[in-house]
Amino acid sequence: MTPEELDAAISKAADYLKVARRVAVLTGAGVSAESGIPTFRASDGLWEGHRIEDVASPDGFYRDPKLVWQFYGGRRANVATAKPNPGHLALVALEDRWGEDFTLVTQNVDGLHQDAGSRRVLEIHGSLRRTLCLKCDEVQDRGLGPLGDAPECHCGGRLRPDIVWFGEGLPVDIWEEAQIKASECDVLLVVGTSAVVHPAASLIPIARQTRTPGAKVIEVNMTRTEASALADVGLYGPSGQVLPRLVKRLGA
Ligand code: BJW
Ligand code: ZN
Repeated sequence: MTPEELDAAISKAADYLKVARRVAVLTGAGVSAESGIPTFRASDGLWEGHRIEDVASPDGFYRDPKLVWQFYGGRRANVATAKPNPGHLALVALEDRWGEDFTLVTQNVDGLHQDAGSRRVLEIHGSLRRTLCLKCDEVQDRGLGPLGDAPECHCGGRLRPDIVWFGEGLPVDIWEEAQIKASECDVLLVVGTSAVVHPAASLIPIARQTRTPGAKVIEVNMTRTEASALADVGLYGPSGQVLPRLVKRLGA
């Protein structure tokens, strides 16, 4: 995309937003890339030679819980030193403008949207900061400090990260609300996601098709993705640069 094309696309996206009553956003790993958090599918979907599906699945955890906790220990330590970037902050500015009519649905588990100041956040894939006890089901916020590679609950049960792994259902209430917000919005911003993981990616057709006319879809990404064919406008560049420009164009 040339600078002129990007500028025209930002204007078009701002025009859609200006007349929108309700706005929803779907974010993925790309929005945190400029904070130094690697995306999933950048390095062939591998972590130290292991397939992501093997360290982020119930089978992987039962096979080798220590390996899985080492993976999450590294992720938690990385996020502990990360700061929200201008893309996260631009989404806070949009929330300030739309208030209750704004919802941010995130696939990210890093909590950087909340660190930036976003309040209406639906974490559909869980959080790196929480643990879930396999014995008593208690969910605890443990922050981002080290937990070791075999953490236990106060009840003696084994803990796992409170993250939605491959093959697991999304948290029912949160997922239902995300679908409602997508079906009700006038604009859906899709930021920094490859849109290959379901059911998260189905929020895009839900936004477009539930009502007539459907929502306008604005994609913000480095490249075209699975979502691009459904987007009314694509803003191809780093979200930490593109989103602040969009906010500025809006006069938010
Ligand atoms: C930038 C940028 C910059 C870079 N600026 N942009 C076939 C069809 C449909 C579904 C399936 C299927 N086969 C299997 C499934 C199911 C599976 C699935 O979707 N698999 C696909 C991979 C095919 N889904 C599931 O298993 C889900 N559960 C489920 O289906 O349950 C069924 C069920 C129902 C009822 C009861 C029981 C079961 C669960 C999915 C959970 C996903 N979890 C993960 C791992 C968590 C681990 C962890 O975080 O620790 O969540 S997968 C991983 O992918 C993570 C992410 O949230 C998710 C999405 O990835 P994301 O965010 O899009 O990242 P990337 O890396 O893919 O893309 C980054 C993008 O950023 C790129 O486009 C870059 O260009 C861009 N970018 N820099 C802007 N600066
Ligand atoms: Zn317990």
